Amino acid sequence: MKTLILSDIHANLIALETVWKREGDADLILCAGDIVDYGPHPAECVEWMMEKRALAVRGNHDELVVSAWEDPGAHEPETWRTDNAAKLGPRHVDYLKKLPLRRVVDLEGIPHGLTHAYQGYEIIRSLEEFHRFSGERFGRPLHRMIFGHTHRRAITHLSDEDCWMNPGSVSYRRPDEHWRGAHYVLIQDGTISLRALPYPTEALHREVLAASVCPREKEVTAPWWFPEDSPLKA
Ligand SMILES: [Mn+2]
Repeated sequence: MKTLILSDIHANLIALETVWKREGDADLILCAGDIVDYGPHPAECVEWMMEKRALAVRGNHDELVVSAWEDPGAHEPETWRTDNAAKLGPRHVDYLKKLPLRRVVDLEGIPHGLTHAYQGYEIIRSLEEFHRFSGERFGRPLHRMIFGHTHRRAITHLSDEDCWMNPGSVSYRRPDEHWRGAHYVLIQDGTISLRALPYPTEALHREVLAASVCPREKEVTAPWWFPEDSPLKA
């Protein structure tokens, strides 16, 4: 049994396809949210999740793009949010809206709680907090939880059997991490493994430069995807 755990794809089909080229024999795909926003391929990434029957949860950026689709006038124009909303059709929005905020998935006989975030960018440091949060979020004590949101990959054991993990972002790193490839997790025959793959950023860079978003929004993504010599690199 091979489970591919993804998170924070952020409308980056090039990174997603690169991971799939390597891990396409996975039996099951989980996604901890943020399928869209900040990238040029929101509809393609939603289609991918639908087609692969990934078990996903909704992230804060999925909610923001849905809200921009439903009420474009309430959002600042020429942002990734409005760009992504304009690229989605009703069935993509319906898919994002129906994603649950939490779900429990049985992996190799162990129930895993999947949800986008713990508390903002905080992480769970104690076993007591782990059990309290799992009871509160999933309605029962769990030994395993999976988060996204921080874009920081980690496997944290709080006891021999209790652990939370974060696959990191398929799409981009935080500004202090200079390596720009895709991060994800595999669980295969009981072993949890943090994986990283480089992906070609040149095509993505060209699409971002051509996107209908204002320069300030493009600059936000500069440390993530742009080559070192890009004029937009901060
Ligand atoms: Mn995110």
